Amino acid sequence: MLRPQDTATREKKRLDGIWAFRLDAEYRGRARSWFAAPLPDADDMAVPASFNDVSADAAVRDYVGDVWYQRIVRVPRGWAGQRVVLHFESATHRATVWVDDHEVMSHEGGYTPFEADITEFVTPGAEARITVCVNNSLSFQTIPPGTIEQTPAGPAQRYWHDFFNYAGLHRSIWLTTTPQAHLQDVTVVTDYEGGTGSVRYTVESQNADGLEVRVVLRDASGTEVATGSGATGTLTVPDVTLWQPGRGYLYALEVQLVAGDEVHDSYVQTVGIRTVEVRGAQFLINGEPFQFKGFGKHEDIPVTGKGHDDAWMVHDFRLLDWIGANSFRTSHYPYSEDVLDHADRHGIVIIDETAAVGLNMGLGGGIFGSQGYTTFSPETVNDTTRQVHAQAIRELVARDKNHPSVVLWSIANEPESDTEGAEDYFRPLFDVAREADPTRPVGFVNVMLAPYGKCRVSQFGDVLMLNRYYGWYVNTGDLANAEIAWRAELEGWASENKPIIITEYGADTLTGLHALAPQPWDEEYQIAYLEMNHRVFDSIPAVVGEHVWNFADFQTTPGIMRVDGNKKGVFTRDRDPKSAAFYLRRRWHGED
Ligand code: GCB
Repeated sequence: MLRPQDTATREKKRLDGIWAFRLDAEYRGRARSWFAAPLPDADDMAVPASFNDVSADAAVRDYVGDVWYQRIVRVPRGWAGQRVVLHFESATHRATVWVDDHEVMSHEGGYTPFEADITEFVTPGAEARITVCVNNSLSFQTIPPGTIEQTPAGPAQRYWHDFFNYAGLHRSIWLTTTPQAHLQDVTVVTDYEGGTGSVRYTVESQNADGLEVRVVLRDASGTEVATGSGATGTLTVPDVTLWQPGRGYLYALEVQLVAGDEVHDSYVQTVGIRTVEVRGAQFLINGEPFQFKGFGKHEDIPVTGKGHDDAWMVHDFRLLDWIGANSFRTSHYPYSEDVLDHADRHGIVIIDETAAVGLNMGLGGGIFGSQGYTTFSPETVNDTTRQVHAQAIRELVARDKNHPSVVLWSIANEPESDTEGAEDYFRPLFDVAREADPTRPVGFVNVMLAPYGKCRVSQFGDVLMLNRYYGWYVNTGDLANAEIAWRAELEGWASENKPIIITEYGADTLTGLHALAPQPWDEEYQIAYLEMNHRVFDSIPAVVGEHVWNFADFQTTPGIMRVDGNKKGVFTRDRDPKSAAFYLRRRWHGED
């Protein structure tokens, strides 16, 4: 699938704005064909946004079930003869879409795009009614998983991930055209030898019998540097300028479907020429050892929730630059494609994660409410879940394979990984990822419940990604013992001769809380905690990365361990720096 684009042969129209919206707690909408007429008793809703916090009603915030969105769009009259496509960048967690009375598509999974050819259902120049039924419930067969429990007060959604289950239409929706004979997909794989780069490309097209593929590669100034023809080929780029961390140099590959001089379709794929390789305990980008400095992030902002917003995105990247970060992980789901494009342009390195978070019934148990479930079993996370998970991996790779910023796939965050069930579940999923993309390393993020010597899944990864909270969840407030225990465990992992990225370490911190004797939750403790971790990392060469948890405070479900959300941010939810931000800035800019 190609992201909508304006080119010489394609047009797009953004459908963001105010849509009609309503909840459907009794699941009546489908039976009553709400798609067939103006949505009854509708309210206004902003798109893109999570619906939860836009409303002033707690019932909307915590709502679980079907919600409906609807709007009228006029199909541009100049689109006659074109193929018209309706494209959703995401719908969380699943959606069914109608154009007027016609059901045109359904999609499972809240963070990847989907589209349908709606040419036969629309008339250029005329209006069409677009209706979307979005459902946000989670079950053991969804990614991420959850379950709806029957409680005395009624059904209640439970899930095991530590961020609020924001839902709705989080990203742009497009009406877009392609010619009837059109390009369908482009894949690029880059390499270089000395000063000469290479771009191997593969193009898929449809209804293109008798047409040829022609490609032109231009550098950032627009100068043509290579041309080619045929659906696959390799372009040679003399005097290559590499895409590098901190320097997101991009070429543009224009792909055309042609008959002689006549261009039938044209699409521009940006290309960053770089290599990624794991060698022993090193993570190499362009043959140079790369040290990840940055954060686990979230798509999470006030009011909008997980809705994409350009201003907040640009601001976040400026803050990454200010603090000296060179990378982040898309914890815990695929982020907006705008974020990946921005990272490509700015040379920010990304660990790209699926939404497989919370496959672990051991977390949040104990006195905090025993889950009473077995993680991997026929009744819980099972073969069907694995198929959904495999599809999520394939869709992530299909969407993000051409982004030079993406250097590593993370197929899950903190699943149970110390049991036979976990080993059986994950082994084939690593194969799925490697088959989808043989060019990038693959890993998963290990939880502290499966420490060194106990984990049965890390054997499949090219890289070890560890989340550890010594000094917070264990050895709370006791940094001296935390340091001893943490170093001992990490030395064990280091013996495996794989690169280690610490994908999470962090301490909840209430901005403005200070103390002479640092204690958990105050700003001084956050700094002391980070300093302790850094002493450990700096003493172990296999540690090639540190991603603090989290870039900013974020919303979660309520709980006795959360105060208006998770407060492990180095910035507040409004992006004000805590004291730790200045400490990290000194460390990451090499001033300490
Ligand atoms: C973790 C999870 C992350 C949580 C974090 C925490 O290990 O991966 O989603 O938010 O811990 O703060 O507890």
